Amino acid sequence: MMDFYHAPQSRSTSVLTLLDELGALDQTQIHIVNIKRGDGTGAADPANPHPEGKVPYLVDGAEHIRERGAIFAYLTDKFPQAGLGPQVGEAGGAGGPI
Ligand SMILES: N[C@@H](CCC(=O)N[C@@H](CS)C(=O)NCC(=O)O)C(=O)O
Repeated sequence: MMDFYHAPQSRSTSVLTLLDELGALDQTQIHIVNIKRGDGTGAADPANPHPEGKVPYLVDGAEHIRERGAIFAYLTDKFPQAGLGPQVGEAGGAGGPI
């Protein structure tokens, strides 16, 4: 089971969408956390393991992954059957040019 740290109406929503498209939500525990918002509201949440108190943050066993780009690459590699990302060394593996 993966642990995904998410704050609604933030960048982490894009990762939530990807998890859904990958069919991975049933393998993911979603933790809604508070974050410091650009308008001055909110605060870092002690329940969020991200070193800077930010989202998105993904924990998969010993892997702790931050930054959307890194999380997207990790997830599309982990769920290759979804065909959403080309696998390294497999040209066309994502169903054609992307
Ligand atoms: N470059 C990071 C940015 C992460 C980021 O700044 N997330 C915002 C939410 S949209 C956040 O957690 N802000 C809280 C803070 O800055 O303390 C990514 O794309 O994952």
